[in-house]
Amino acid sequence: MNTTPFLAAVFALSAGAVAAQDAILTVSGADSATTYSHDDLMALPQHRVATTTSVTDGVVAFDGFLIRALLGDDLPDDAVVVATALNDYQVEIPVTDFARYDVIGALSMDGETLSPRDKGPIWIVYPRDDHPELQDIRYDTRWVWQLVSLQVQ
Ligand SMILES: Nc1nc2c(c(=O)[nH]1)N[C@H]1C(S)=C(S)[C@@H](COP(=O)(O)O)O[C@H]1N2
Ligand SMILES: [Mo]
Repeated sequence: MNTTPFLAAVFALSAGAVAAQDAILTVSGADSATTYSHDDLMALPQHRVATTTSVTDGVVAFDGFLIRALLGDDLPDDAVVVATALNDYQVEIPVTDFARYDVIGALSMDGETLSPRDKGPIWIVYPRDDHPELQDIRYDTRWVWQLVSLQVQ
């Protein structure tokens, strides 16, 4: 089959099996694109968010990388990040969210690696319990699960 390694990884991912070194996330800007494997993302400084969610009982602990760590330093305040998931779900997120809040790309929940079956391998998680204004449907739509790309516009 004539597919790029990235697409091959996405297909493997949807089948439930992906190696730790396969590309699972693409971050792109106007003229660049960087891909990250699970190992790459685990090697970034890890940050914990303890929060309730719409799909779990009580408070759970998510660990992952800060989304802002993957974005450039001098993005204009009106920049948006288009987050795309494996099921083609897409939402625009203002970059100011990532400066204002410690939003993470969660790789595990309560110490268990997130798999594509339970919203993994990457789930955008907001520190909702720490900020009442985040307890709003506008933000719920930004909790993208099965995240595959972030495109800065
Ligand atoms: N991959 C993916 N992420 C998604 C969605 C989706 O359809 N696909 N729906 C969004 C919306 S509209 C909401 S309200 C939240 C919560 O959805 P859930 O309760 O079904 O998890 O997830 C967001 N993340
Ligand atoms: Mo929703």
